[in-house]
Parts: sequence; C-alpha cells; structure tokens
Amino acid sequence: MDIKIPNLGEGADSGTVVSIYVKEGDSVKKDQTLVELENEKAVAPIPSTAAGVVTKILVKVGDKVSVGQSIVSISEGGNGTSAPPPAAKQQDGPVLPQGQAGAPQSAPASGGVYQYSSPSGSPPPASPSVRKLAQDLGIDLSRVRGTESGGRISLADLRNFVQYLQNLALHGAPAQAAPAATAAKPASESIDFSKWGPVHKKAVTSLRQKIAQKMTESWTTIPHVTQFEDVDITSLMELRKKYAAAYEKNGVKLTVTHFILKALVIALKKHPGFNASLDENTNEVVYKDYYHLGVAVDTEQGLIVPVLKDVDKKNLAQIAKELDELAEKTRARKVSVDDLKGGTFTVSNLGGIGGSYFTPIINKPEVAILGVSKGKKTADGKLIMPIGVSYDHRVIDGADGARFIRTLAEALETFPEKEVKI
Ligand code: CAO
Repeated sequence: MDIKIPNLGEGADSGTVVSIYVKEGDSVKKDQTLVELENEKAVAPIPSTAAGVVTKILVKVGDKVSVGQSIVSISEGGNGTSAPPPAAKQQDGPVLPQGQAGAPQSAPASGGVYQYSSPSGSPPPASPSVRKLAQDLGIDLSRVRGTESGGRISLADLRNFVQYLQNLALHGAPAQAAPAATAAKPASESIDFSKWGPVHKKAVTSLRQKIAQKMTESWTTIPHVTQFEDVDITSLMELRKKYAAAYEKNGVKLTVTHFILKALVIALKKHPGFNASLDENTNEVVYKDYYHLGVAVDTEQGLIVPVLKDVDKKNLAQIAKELDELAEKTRARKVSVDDLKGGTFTVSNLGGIGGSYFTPIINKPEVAILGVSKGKKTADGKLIMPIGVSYDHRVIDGADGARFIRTLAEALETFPEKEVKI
C-alpha cells in the first residue's frame, strides 16, 4: 500500500519534504513518522497509517508534495522494529521531533564555501521571517548552513553567517565555510567518565534536542526578567472544593490550572503587551486580540506545549474539559500540529509536582510566560501560591511586569463564585 500525505490542517495542503526517516527495507510501526514536511508555518511529521516494511521511497528531500500524494510504499505486516519516530515540531512553540535528524542534500562547493543544493532545485528550508530577513539583507540563503532538523536555517544560523561576513570584511579572515551555529557544535571534547566509576549512556532524543535548541534560542536572544508574587488562593481553593463534586458529575476535575487560565485572560486583556510578539524583521510589536494559551505539559519524553484556543470565550467547565483532553492527547503524543500552533502566552504550572519559585523561559515568539508553583499553607491557615512572570525586557518594562502580576494576583484572589457555578 501507498502512504499518502494526509490533510495537515487549515491552509496546509502542500509542502516540501525536509527529512526522510526511513529507507527501503525498514520495518515501520503504525503512526511512526516516515517523513517531515515543511510548509510556511510548520514542519509536520507524516506518520505511517499501517505497520509494514518499506518497499519504496517515492519522494526526495526538497520535493514539493501535496495532500493525497503517495510518499512511501509499504508491504503491510512488518514487525515495526526500526528506530522510534520523530514527533511533530513547529516553528512557534517548543516542540519536538525524536529519532534521527534528517539532513538536506547539501554540499560544500569548491574552495570549502558552503553551498546548499537540492536535486529538485528547491530553496533551502527556512521560515518566512528568516527568508524575508535574508532578502532584505541581500544574503543568499543557499550559502547559509542550516543547523536545525532537516538542514532548516534558523535565525541564529543567519546571524552567525552575517557575523562571519563581518569578520571577513573587517579582519580579512580566510575564505572558508561559515561556521554552523554554535549550538550545533559539541561544547567540549567528550570526557571518559567511566575512568572514575560506572556510567550508563542514553542517546539524547530529537525531542530533547529540540527543547534544548528552543530554550537556548530564547535564553540567548531575549533579555529575561522574572517578577515574583505570592498569591493568596485560600478562597479560590474553597470555591474549588465547594464545586468539585458538581464538576465531577459532569466528568471533569477542576484544578488550579483552570482558574489560572481564566484569571490570565483578565490580566492579558488589561495588559495587552503581554499577549504580543516582537517582529524583529519589521521592528513592530504585534498585539493579538485573541487569547490562545499554551500550557506546558510534562510528558514522559519531555516538555510539550499544546495551545488551548480562545480561552476568553470559554467558561471554567469548558476550559477544564478541553485542557484535560488536550493534556491527555499530548501525553499520548497524539497532539496535532494545529494544537501546537498560535499560542499568545504560556503557563507552566509545576504546582501539582512541588517546589517553590522558579524562573520560566519565554516560549518565543511570545513575550512572556507564567510559572506557577505549589500553593502551601501558612501558619495562620492561609494558602499561598508562588507565581513568577518572565517577560521580554526589550518590550516590557519592570513597572509593567509588576502591574501585570498584581492584576493576575488580584484576579485569583477575588475569583468570582458566579464564574465557578455550573
Ligand atoms: N498549587 C497547589 N495545588 C496545585 C497547583 C498549585 N499551583 N497546581 C495543581 N495543583 C493540584 C491540582 O489542583 C490537583 O489537586 P488534587 O490532586 O487535589 O486534585 C493536583 O495538584 C494535580 O494537578 P495536575 O497537575 O494533575 O493538574 P493541573 O490541571 O493542575 O495541571 C498540567 C495540568 C498539564 C499543567 C500538569 O499536569 C502538568 O503537566 N504540569 C507540568 C508542567 C511542566 O512540566 N512545566 C515545566 C515547564 S519548564 O520545563
């Protein structure tokens, strides 16, 4: 049977093959990713719809393909013993391939200068914003070595290339291939730790590599400030207790996270600068009039951030039900690319696990993130929950950070009972 490109979601009916994860003769499992496809917005994994053995690969890296097109032929009934598949990844939220990283068909040109080439003549993979920046700067992207999965060129790759050219112009450095982004290079030589005692090793999954890359990109390009606050959630927790049974009757469990999402909408509406993105190409702050909140979910493979859409239009019961389903799907790695896109602000609640204060890293291209820790009883019987908002100090000032966190704290401290009733 032929595995075909499925419907990838709104506005995504075609794309370019950026990675191929199987070869002829491989056994594949149902749902194992076969190829990754890039379109303007995202890189989507294309899973196998059946288990079997790959008999023919029908596409090449760089091929333009569309919905319904066959990509791989398999004979059904294999035992599915090949390497685990990558999962979805996206451009605008921490996500997550696992398995081996694909490489584009690229080659150094004569003289050691890097030159991307693809048999189909398609341009090197890069996001629209990186392409636009390269075009504005007059940079030929086929000279830039991409270090992301599938050879995709990141903003950091482009920046490194520009720095390389600048060094070349200023200091006459020898004409050699531009260095790849430092994140792609091993930080140091491998050390044989077994000299000092027993060790065991585990390969770093592509999901973990992707998380590392996203975190490094955010931490090294955004000046972070974290503003902390202690929130009195005594009455909020009383409301939760009072209505817990009613929610359970409706098949949902009411948790602190649901209240937080509701309160966040109030704070984001009052402080729109936190529900925004900085467009570094046009030097504009893009304020969003929708409230799509990313929720960090702790999965066995690592952090994934699905997005709960239009939180402002939903009541507490809907939020509870939809977040529950979304988190379940995420833990089972069944979340779609669309579920991972379009977030305007992220919340990371570690309160179900424990610990006190922490400084969350902004989920770029958002400009702020809320970190929530476990609410604890004080000596006088109050329940106090530590929260922290990390924000991008390029676009948000400290005073606004303090105003935002106070609005959020007040929304939680005075959560109206009418919003909880069902
Ligand atoms: N203070 C006190 N109690 C809290 C709390 C808080 N801040 N947050 C959650 N709780 C409680 C819940 O109310 C629930 O209580 P009961 O056991 O009494 O019913 C319990 O802790 C477990 O909650 P939960 O974590 O299962 O559910 P949730 O809706 O609160 O959270 C989700 C959902 C998806 C946010 C959570 O499951 C999760 O994955 N958290 C981890 C996020 C993460 O990994 N962040 C790190 C990102 S940076 O690496």
